[in-house]
Amino acid sequence: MTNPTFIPYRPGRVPQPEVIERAQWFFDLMEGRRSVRMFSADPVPREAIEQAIATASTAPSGAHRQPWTFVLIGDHDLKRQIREAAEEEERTNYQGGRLPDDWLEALRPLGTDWHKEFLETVPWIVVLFEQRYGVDPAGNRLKHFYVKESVGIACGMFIAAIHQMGLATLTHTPSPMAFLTKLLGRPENERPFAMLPIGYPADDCLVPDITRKPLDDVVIRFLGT
Ligand code: IYR
Repeated sequence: MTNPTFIPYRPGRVPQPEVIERAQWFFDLMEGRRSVRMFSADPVPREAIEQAIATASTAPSGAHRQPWTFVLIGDHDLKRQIREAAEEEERTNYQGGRLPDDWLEALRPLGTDWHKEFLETVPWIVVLFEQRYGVDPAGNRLKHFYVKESVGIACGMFIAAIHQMGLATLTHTPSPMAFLTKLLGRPENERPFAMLPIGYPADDCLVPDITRKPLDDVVIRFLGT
């Protein structure tokens, strides 16, 4: 049993009026984010993606176990293999009757189909794996907690970091994703959580014409007096 050790935390306060300015600034930044399926092949420095992974890995996690692995892929042959495997699964989803009608109906406004060219166009793909349990240096199993919640938060922070750099990504979950475990040689304790192709949006990039729920549709308030 290790006893807790505490250290001072004094991040310094943002003055009140600036809190609101910053809230608005960050909203404007994030409100400009779109999931993209039409990417440019222009190169992106690897350091930028690795820094975004480092940012994502600052996410809070159950018992601070950080139950995630980010696999970074720039190799063209591997991207092609990933595209081929993803398209095979998605063809079964869209055309092989694996997606139920209500799901197909929900996706119709987004105009998605089984073609996933972008997986070969992008300079980088990051595949985020959740670690269902950890393995300590001696090879013993280490229990992980709130794995989906922790990895979901890290994924969101990664998306925000990518967007902040002026890059685009897509939270892609070609289902089922077991082919990624195999292609990337990941161990038995890891499961694919999401695949994130990253690059600049194509010059002729189009995105679905959708709106977001207004604040009042997503918040319930108990304000006190
Ligand atoms: N995974 C499929 C289908 C799909 C599912 C959802 I939920 C989306 O928001 C978009 C697509 C695909 O990637 O095409």
